[in-house]
Amino acid sequence: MRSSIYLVCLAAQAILTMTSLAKPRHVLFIAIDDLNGYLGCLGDPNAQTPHLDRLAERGVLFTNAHCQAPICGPSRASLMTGLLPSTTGIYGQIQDAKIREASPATQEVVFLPDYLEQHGYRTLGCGKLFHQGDRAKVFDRFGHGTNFGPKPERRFHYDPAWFEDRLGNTQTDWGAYPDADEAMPDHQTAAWVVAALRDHGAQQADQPLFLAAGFCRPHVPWYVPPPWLDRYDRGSLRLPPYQKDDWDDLPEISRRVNVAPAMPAMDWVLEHGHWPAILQAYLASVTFTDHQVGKLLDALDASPLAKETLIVLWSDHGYHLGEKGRFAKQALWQEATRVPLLIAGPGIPAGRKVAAPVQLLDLYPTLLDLLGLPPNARNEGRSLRPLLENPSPPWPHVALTTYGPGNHALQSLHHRYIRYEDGSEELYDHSVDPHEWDNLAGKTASTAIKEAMRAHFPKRDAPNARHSRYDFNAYFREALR
Ligand SMILES: [Ca+2]
Ligand SMILES: [Ca+2]
Repeated sequence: MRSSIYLVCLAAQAILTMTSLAKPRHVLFIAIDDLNGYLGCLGDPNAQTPHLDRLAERGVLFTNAHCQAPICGPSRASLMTGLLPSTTGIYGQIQDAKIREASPATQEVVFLPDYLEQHGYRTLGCGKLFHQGDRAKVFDRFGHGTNFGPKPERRFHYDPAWFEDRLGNTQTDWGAYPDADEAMPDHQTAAWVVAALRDHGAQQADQPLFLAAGFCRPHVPWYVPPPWLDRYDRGSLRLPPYQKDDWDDLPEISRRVNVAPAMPAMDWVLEHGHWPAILQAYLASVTFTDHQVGKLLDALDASPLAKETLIVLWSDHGYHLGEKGRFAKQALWQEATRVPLLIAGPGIPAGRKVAAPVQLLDLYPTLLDLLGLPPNARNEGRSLRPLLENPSPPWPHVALTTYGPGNHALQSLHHRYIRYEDGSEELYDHSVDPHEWDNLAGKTASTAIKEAMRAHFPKRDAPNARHSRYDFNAYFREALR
């Protein structure tokens, strides 16, 4: 009798082990700036990302994850506050130190690192985590802030002075520079984080650690040391698909919102034959950062913290490299909103791909849930735990991206529904149109899909917050005034 009870207990324990995740104690939080879906593990035909791929092999890769805003400042402000841009009004770029005073919604906000600190965590960070690093002063100890690295005396290819008066500024340029990795701030970020991990493991392993690394490449300028460019043969790269007349079925406001005038125009790129070189430089920047991530993974594997550490890797938004005829972020199309998102660690299933729509807003509540901390009632995202525990749990949710007040994109499993402030719409069906070329919004057959998705638009569009600005684009100069 006793042995049968024992067996029942063993069986119950096995079921518990299968259906509930082990609780991690530490977090390695890795942010990458402007990294789109060009990853080997996401099926990109060109990208060399061995370290991101091995992270995907040991954890869960979200293949349909999206940012809340398709530019750096508001995307990171949303992730760190746990609030939607439509709640805070932070639609445009913002200085970290101004987030709290920016809007009524952010006055009492507790940033993610602060929340962890309040629950006993030591918080260490280096690089681009908030838009500028840590000017919000939330980490216990911080290395250097956002730094895009050394620049040559003169631009190689793309001089913003050509456009400055009329079109704003950009750091866009590309080429082999500097000579050695050691001069790259991202190289120094990796070194700082590796040292912090080693020191914490040796001296303070009993205290839970939140260790954050923010890498700046592949954000422009695409300057990388020559060996990374040499990894790609420019002539044999597969260029992204593009249709010349793609914009013909767009509403007028879409053309104004999605144009990024300071960035290289498609016509200019084609006329000068720069597309392969731009793609090569972006990919080289991706592989350079992948290499930095590899150093962090190696250091963690060698650390006494390894078995208890959750790894979360994300990018703040995507990037177009010619898709839909543009070379920029700042759009409500999938190339600008989709981000790599990887979660690995104790109890997280290895090698699983999740296609359910998720968002960066979900990271704050997911971390609290996985770490066994009390939820923050003000978080507007949801824990991703069900998707980590089960291959296909019920998931009636969509991902929401906002670009300026009243302009939203919703992503479901197969559909992208965009609605602009004037009521104009776009609808794409990824199951038959993976490149978002065929705007179905006006078709009668789309009515039911739009109706079902419409309920997910935010109920409120906060006015643009104080200090939130965006002046790259005529539409925004007007809308965010
Ligand atoms: Ca960014
Ligand atoms: Ca089209």
